[in-house]
Amino acid sequence: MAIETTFAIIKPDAVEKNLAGAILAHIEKAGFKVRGAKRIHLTRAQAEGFYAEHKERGFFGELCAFMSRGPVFVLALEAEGAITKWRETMGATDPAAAAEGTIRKLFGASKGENATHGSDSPGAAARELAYFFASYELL
Ligand code: 3AN
Repeated sequence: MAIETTFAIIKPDAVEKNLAGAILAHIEKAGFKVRGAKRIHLTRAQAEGFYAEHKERGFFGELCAFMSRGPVFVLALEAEGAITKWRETMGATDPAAAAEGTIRKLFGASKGENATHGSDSPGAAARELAYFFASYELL
C-alpha cells in the first residue's frame, strides 16, 4: 500500500472538552505521523466553504454553526493507506454505531458532534489539505 497523507480535524466539541491531547495520542499510537497541525477558529464562511458539498443536506446550517463555534485543530496525517486507515481509526459517523476503541466511540457525543473529521477519498484529501495548509507547511 502507498504512503498517503490525509486531512483530519479535531472538532470544537472535542477541543472544548480538552480532548485534543488524548486524540493526538490516539492518532500517534495508531501509527500516523503528524505532518501538519494548527489550532484555528473557523469563521462561518470558512466552515460553509469547507462543507460546500453538503449544502443541500438538512443539517448544513447546524453543521456550519457547530464547526465555527470554537477552535479546532486541523491536521495532516501520514501513513500507509492513510485515507482508509484514518476513516477506520475514527469509526462510523454516529458514535453510537461506531466500533469499540474508535475515536468517535471513545470521544464522540452525537452524529453531529462526533469529535473528528476525516477525508473520505484521495480527491477530498487533496482538496481539504489545500484548503487549510500551504505546501510549505507540510514539508
Ligand atoms: P463523515 O464525517 O463520517 O464522512 P458525512 O460526510 O456523512 O460523515 O457528514 C459530514 C459531517 O456532517 C459529519 N462529520 C457530521 O459532523 C455531520 N453530520 C452528518 N450527519 C448528521 C446529522 N444527521 N445531523 C447533524 N450533523 C450530521
